[in-house]
Amino acid sequence: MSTSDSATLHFPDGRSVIVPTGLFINGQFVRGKAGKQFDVINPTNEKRICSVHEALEEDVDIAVEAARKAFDTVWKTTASTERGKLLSKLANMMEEHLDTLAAIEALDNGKAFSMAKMDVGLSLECIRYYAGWADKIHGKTMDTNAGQFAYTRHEPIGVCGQIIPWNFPLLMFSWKLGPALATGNTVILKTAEQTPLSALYMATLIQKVGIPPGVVNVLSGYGKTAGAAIASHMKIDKVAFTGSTLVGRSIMKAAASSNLKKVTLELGGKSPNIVFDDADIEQAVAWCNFGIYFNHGQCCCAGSRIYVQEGIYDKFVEAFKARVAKNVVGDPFKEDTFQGPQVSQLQFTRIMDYIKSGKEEGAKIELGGERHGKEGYFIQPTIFSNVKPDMKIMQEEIFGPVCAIAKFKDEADVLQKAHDTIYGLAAAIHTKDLARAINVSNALQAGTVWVNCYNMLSHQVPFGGYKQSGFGRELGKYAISNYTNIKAVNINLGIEMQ
Ligand code: TXE
Repeated sequence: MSTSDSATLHFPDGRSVIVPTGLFINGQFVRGKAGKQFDVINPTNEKRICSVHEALEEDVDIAVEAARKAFDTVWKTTASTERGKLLSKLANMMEEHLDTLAAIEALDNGKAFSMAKMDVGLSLECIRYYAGWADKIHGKTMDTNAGQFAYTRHEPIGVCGQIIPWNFPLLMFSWKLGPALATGNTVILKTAEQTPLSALYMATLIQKVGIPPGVVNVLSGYGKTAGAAIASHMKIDKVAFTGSTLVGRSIMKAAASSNLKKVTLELGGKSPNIVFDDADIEQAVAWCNFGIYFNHGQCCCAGSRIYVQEGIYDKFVEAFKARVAKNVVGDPFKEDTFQGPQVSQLQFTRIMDYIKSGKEEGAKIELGGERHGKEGYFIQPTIFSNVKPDMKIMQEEIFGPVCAIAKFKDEADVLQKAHDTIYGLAAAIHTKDLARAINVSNALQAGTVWVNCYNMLSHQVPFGGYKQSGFGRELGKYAISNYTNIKAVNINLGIEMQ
């Protein structure tokens, strides 16, 4: 590849960085076989940042061959301590490049630079955490009958396809890569077409730390072409997907009708955030604000349905409005910015359509409801109150800075309302009553429950969905089981067959 296959990214503070724009296959940056490229757009000003090379089916095939060879000849036999060491080095390297990675993320995705720095911190801690797991993955021994015993081996699955979204490009990259590499798998990771840049920069760090060629392959490309080719590939052993429920369903179908590859899915949500009348209102307001408006509402676990007990409903809505009105919307690179632009024109239009439908269906706009500014995909933080259960804005994932508030009477009423959804990713409860917090947490159909907080994610704690929010768990020790096959070896110590 020539130097024209890289782009110089300019940041508002005058700094710049060079990022390769090729496909990262077998340890090298290469052009796609068809020679196609696509544009990457800056959501803050709607201008082109650069073009990147596009992977199509044939490139996926080449990456699969590289990943297969690396698996068979290098990675599965690399000592686990060595795998851990390489992941550790990668985490250290990410720490050294923290500001650059965060700036790329802010430019490409539109998230506030201060938040992007938090993302990079969480990402490198995740890689470091799985570095620690690499040499602690082992099976068990079982005494079966006299003269016989068995043991289990936790073996890598093989070549893993990983398809990630655009809302947390680097964090999703790390959640996927960490457990897969720690357990000895090789990877073909497709980034979201909206946000390929931080992963390409990560590929340069992967080269630098000496992770062997073919162990990690990073493809920029579209879902319907490169993504679909991964999901239906006969030589990919597992696919991990984060994205919409609609596409998750198609991934499962493709896996079923190709080679029955293993599937894990982390999909959409419409999570209830429940405020009981005994809650610390000021804190509940602050966490509800963070629950929905963090990352511009582009979180699968966003607390997009806020249920408030009737005794404090009016007081809560007033205090919440006042708090949300203080969120600073604007240039991601300004220090006090909390909310940047939505990621793309398509997402902007989808969200504005939901706001329109909320207005048409008769929900009350308490705040916002319009675009912010004239340029970029900015939307005002929007609050709807008096939202009825069957309204679209109460049922569908909006994935933007829009929340729906409704009133409830008691625990039974709020559980019925909370469960009135196809999703089950997350939920939260705000109360000072410990028994209530635990009883309601136990009753909620959600993979994550937060008590008196929201969006608190840690790499030690599993994350994943109930119902149509998907299956399989990312993070923690739990994620390791997504990337290992269990083999039972039965040993005969002398029993003779008569
Ligand atoms: O998601 P897609 P989109 C939800 C959210 C959002 C909606 C649409 O509600 O408004 O989805 O967003 C790849 N085979 N979430 O359209 O299409 C695609 O290239 C294989 C929730 O961006 O699901 C990208 O890499 N792959 C979510 C990834 O799937 C395919 C995060 C996600 O894109 C494919 C993002 C196909 N046929 C959106 N089609 C979350 N759970 O966090 C697309 N892709």
